[in-house]
Amino acid sequence: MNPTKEKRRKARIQGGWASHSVNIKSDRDKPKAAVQPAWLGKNIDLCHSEKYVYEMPTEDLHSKAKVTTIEKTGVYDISLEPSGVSRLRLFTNFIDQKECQEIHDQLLQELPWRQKTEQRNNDVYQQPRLTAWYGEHPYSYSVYKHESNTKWPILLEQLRERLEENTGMHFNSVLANLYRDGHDLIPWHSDNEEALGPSPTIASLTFGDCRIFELRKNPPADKAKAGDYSLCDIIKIPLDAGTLLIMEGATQDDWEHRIPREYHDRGPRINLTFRVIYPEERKMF
Ligand SMILES: O=C(O)CCC(=O)C(=O)O
Repeated sequence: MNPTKEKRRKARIQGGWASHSVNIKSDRDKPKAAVQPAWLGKNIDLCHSEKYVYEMPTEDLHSKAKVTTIEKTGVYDISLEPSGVSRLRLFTNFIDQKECQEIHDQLLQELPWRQKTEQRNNDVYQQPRLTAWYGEHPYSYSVYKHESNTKWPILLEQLRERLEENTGMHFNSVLANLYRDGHDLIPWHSDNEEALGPSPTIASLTFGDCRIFELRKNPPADKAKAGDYSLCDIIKIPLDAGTLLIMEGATQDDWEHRIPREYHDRGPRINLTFRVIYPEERKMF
């Protein structure tokens, strides 16, 4: 590996572990921007052992698309751009299988699942999945607005606490997605709404059937303008029941993600994405 590349690689690794421990619980009503997980949890050693550093392609950056599959627990730095490091943390079996089944069944029964309307590129359509939302502040994306809803079911509160104990992070909202079968999906998007603040950290838990979570690197501006995503790097992550996936840093700036439609049978899958939402009136960036 050439010396410049090696220097960059080391800087990324050091940056990766310079994260700080934060007790945010006392701060529940005043979330701070871009707080990094402290990894107080039992899985921290596994994370170290599976550390992965994204290798930039050597020749022309966009000469070939690269498809990578990530399946093991670990911390993955997937790109380094002027906007910063895009980092994923994957924890398989964060919740054990027996408990996952109970949680899945209870969420399926108890959450007030609704099919919402969305707008993309002037098309208004019914979302191909059901959702439910809890959070102190309203959350708007596309043409849709989730109003503030603070009556968290006990189960969601417990899951949030468990996440907070294991990550040292605080989340004040959760978007629940129900994919009823393999035809339900979420299309390419990034969670980059202003209400999420800069470099948001998003923690996603899966229950029910496995689906493939895909990330696609944003192309250079000229290609994006022409709608040419054909040579973008792709990362595929099978999300089984009990898996925790955390997206951090510049991931929402430099990558998009989706759950694609499947062409074979899939049972229901519930995904909980815990986030920090800032109040609309807060002008911080
Ligand atoms: O279902 C998933 O794993 C992804 C959900 C997602 O991308 C979102 O809610 O923004």
